[in-house]
Amino acid sequence: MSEHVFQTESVYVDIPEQYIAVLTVDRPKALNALSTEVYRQMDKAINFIDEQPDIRCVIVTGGGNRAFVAGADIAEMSTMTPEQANYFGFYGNRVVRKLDQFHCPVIAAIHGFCLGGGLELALACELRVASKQSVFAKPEVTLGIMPGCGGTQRLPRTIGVNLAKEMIYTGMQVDTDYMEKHGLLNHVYEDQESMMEGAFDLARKIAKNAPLGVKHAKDSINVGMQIDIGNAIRFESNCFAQVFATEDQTIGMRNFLEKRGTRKNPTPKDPFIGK
Ligand code: CO8
Repeated sequence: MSEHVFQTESVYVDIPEQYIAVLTVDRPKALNALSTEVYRQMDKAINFIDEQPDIRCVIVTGGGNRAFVAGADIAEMSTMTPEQANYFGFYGNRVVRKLDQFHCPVIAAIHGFCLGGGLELALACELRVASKQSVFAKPEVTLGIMPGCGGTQRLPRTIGVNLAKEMIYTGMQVDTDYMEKHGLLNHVYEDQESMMEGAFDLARKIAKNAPLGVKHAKDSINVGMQIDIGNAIRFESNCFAQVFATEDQTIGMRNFLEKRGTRKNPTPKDPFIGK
């Protein structure tokens, strides 16, 4: 069995290469469904990744070959009082919000069932790739409840209000092509293996860039999307100014001016250092 750098019963973390952490929800008996306990383990895993030096991109995926995450745990929810549901929703949201606000980009790598709270988890990741065998739905109302981990907010913001309403009100299942067409997915792959390779490819493209440049760009996009354009542009100007205090700004611009990594000057570019 391979050694994970972090492991609990249903969640583990790997750092298979420099800069990239992979968080896997692995509860095959329940198609990776999210119980309070699984959210708790995810919380610890996210904190663990946050404490590792120089992680520049995180991939979130589901263990096994059947599901990303088939939703929140229906068995656990079946006996919840409104107070317990309030805590469950509050806690689950706090955990996925940590991904939303993580210091570097987070990619959801989706294969198989991506339903209910599983789709909400994917929506809290900034970028999403999926295999063609994936299935997406917001089936909460078919179970007598409604979305509770950001689905009514992030889905309309991602695929548009009309389609989000249709998915949430009907509980319809849709395939990868549909979700790609409507903007949920950055890239689609033939199968699970090529999908994971694609997720790593995307993570590597991000990780080779200046981490603080990426971080400030992430802040600027995410904050700016919530406020009016005038204040958003002011916020961007402040973020833009801050990256000029970084060593990576000097490194990146020197690489360009010295024409490093070109045919005329094959001297390799100095890598970014994240400071
Ligand atoms: N919760 C608990 N157990 C589950 C879940 C789930 N969401 N999904 C699957 N399982 C379990 C099954 O009960 C089964 O267990 P067992 O073998 O012990 O009977 C095992 O996983 C395998 O599942 P199936 O036998 O059903 O496999 P099939 O291939 O026949 O069907 C499906 C696969 C279609 C995915 C089917 O399992 C299914 O419909 N699952 C439920 C999907 C669903 O409705 N998800 C949404 C749940 S509601 C939700 O997510 C609310 C989010 C709000 C969160 C707010 C708080 C943070």
